[in-house]
Amino acid sequence: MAMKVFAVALLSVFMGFMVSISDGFQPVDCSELYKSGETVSGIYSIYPAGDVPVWVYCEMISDGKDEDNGGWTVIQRRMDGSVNFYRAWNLYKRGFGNVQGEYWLGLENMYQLTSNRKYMLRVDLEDFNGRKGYAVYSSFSVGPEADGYKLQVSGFKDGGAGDSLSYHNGQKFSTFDKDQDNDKRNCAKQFLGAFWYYNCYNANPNGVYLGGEYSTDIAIGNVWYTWKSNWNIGMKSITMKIKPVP
Ligand SMILES: [Ca+2]
Repeated sequence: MAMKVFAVALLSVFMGFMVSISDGFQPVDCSELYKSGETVSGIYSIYPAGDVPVWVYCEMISDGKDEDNGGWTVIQRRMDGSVNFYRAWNLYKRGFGNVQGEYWLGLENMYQLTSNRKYMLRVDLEDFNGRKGYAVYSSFSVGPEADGYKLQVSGFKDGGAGDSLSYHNGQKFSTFDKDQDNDKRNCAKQFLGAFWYYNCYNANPNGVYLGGEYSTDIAIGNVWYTWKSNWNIGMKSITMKIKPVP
């Protein structure tokens, strides 16, 4: 009996596998879904590394500007403070959170995506007064784990938020349990986030969700310094999203 149950289970796994093979279309990212006709923003599965699906939020909207054409793969998003972003290395590697809301796609997925194709990055910000700003980078990639998931970012273009990310170019990723920054402190512990810290940051998008301005000078928030020139104003929302360079 147990053998029969096992055989049925095995068969159903095999058939699921066959369905996924025969289905054929395994989009690498949201831009491929967009090109295939998916123009509604929402949750989709993509295949950054072959056969393993990963759920992501795709921003399919377009406002007509070149860098705003649809098909963005969201790699990081904060919007309401519902997810704890003070997490260990393994979770930053694999990804965590809720793709309907706040999440981190995972460094390994970012590496798989950006190692095979040239990507651009757009960071969208919104403050608690409803003001919006953004920054675009014409080149974005994440290196392999063996090299600390090093950030490569260049080609800044201002959408009002200023350039808080070029400072982090070339840095390895750090979490509270893996200090790979260039500071004698543990930047992740000091500023309660996880990022490509240098000495320590101009951008701390994975910092604490403050809900606005923090009263004391401790700079632990989800801060994009060049926008507010203030270390203690956390954003209402931050979205980091990528798509292949046209
Ligand atoms: Ca350090």
